[in-house]
Amino acid sequence: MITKPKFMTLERFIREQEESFPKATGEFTAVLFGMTLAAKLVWREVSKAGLVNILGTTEQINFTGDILKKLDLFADETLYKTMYYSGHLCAMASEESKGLIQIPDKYIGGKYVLIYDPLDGSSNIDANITIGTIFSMFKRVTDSGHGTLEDCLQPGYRQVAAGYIIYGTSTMFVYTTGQGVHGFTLDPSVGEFLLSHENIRIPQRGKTYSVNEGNFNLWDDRIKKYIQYLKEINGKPDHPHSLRYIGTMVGDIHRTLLYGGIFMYPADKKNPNGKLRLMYECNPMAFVVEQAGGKASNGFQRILDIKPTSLHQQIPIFIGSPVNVTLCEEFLSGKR
Ligand code: AHM
Ligand code: MG
Repeated sequence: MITKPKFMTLERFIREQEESFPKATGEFTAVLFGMTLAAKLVWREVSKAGLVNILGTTEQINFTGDILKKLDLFADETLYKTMYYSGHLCAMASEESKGLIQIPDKYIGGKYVLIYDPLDGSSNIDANITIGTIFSMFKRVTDSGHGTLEDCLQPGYRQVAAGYIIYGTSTMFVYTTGQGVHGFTLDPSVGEFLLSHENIRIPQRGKTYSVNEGNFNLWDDRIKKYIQYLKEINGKPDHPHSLRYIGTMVGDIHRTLLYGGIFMYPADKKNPNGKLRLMYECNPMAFVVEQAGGKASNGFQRILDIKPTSLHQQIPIFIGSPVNVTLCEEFLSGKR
């Protein structure tokens, strides 16, 4: 007997989800479809990067001082070019651009805002280590015309969709629209993302912590105490904690989502407000992790409740299994 293969493409899945909303106009679905195309275009370039001499710096410095790599530029342009003409967006914002990205007059009128980090983990590009793309969508709050900062600077709990693409040993598209988190793996032979991880649930607790411990001496005493606690208590052979740190937030959080544990980028003397960006990195990842049953905090407050003050605002982040993140908050508040 021939068994029917389960073959759920990302586009079919998105469409089937849309069908459960009778009032859906298809605009939201169209934006998500656009993201899947952008993901494939970036993947194509990432996967052949070593072959076509695209690696290396462009000698341009982005406005936060990082050297911009060629692939960052390519990913940034690709996202813009794939998304600007859809007619469903009123504005975009990219980690690589200082201000709001305006949609050309001809195509404005859409009701959504798209915010993205085109290539996360760019310091890892030259070493052929996992990198990613992160995206977040809000419904506009203004009535019409060009989108404004007000449309972008909404707290994360108002996101209507968020997700990431991880370019790792295989390429995955992981996203949520508030109905759980679903992961799709790219089958390069057919060029389709296929459902591989339906309704991902993060373990309640995990034994892995992920942080740039090279910053230890720059940390506040409370975070130092928490990290020491993980080592001392869990250093017993029967109950070890492992440290894993790629230095690409997408990769470190993807692992945390599947295996449990905690990822953090605390504030330090060099980055007194934290390093990672609320709008481009923390909000979308917090939405995904919460939808999978996890927790995301700036140490004292739920990340999704933070009212943003600027597009490039940086915050500390502690994200992952709920038991681990709660324990970390107890250390940060001085309860332990
Ligand atoms: P990027 O978006 O410019 O690549 O920077 C963000 C990255 C994160 O992916 C990662 O978690 C962090 O910066 C690593 O920073 P560090 O090298 O200080 O550990
Ligand atoms: Mg980033």
